[in-house]
Amino acid sequence: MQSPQNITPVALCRSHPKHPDTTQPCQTLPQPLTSRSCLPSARRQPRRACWGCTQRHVCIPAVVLLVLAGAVVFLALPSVNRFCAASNNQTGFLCDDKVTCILASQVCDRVSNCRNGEDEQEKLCSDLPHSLPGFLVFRCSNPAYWVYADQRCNGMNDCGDCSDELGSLAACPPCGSEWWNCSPVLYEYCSCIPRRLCRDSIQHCLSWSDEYICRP
Ligand SMILES: [Ca+2]
Ligand SMILES: [Ca+2]
Repeated sequence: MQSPQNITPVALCRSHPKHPDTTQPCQTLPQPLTSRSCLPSARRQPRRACWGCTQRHVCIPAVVLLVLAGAVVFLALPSVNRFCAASNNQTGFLCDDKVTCILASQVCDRVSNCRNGEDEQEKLCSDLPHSLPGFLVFRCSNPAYWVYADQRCNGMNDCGDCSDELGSLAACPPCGSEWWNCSPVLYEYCSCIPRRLCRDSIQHCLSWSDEYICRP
């Protein structure tokens, strides 16, 4: 006599006590199942339900794992580092060719300075200055104003209150050899004036030192 473990699903179907002569497919009848993956719950459910439970247990974690893996890959991708040092060690923006370094103030100036125009792309320029990388922006002492990073310590009063040239915010080095340190009169400058303005018969320094002491 066959043991129950050896009875195939078809044989069980034909010998089912409540359906001795059934024409229904065997898969719809409650039958003992021998699949190891379904044993605990399959004993109470038809095979079709058992197959569904196996799908849920396998497929849902698989989808979750795929989503998590995608998130990990996305986060692990290095963001493009555009920082570079332009002429005179000024803050620059690195183009896609990884060679061309343009001045920070050339980004979003409506002129394509990078070969592919990546310095003017919409995602950079759509909401200035928030859409710019932080290294391209210098915040003036008045939070309502900002300038490009290469305008800090360039000798010119770009913020309007000289906060891009003076004080701890700007942290500029002393006047270079091409500049004369004084208290300027012209608002265009802050604490240094170009030496070419010395002895030009126009007062630039409050102390007149540009006309009496400075040598061009
Ligand atoms: Ca540009
Ligand atoms: Ca400046």
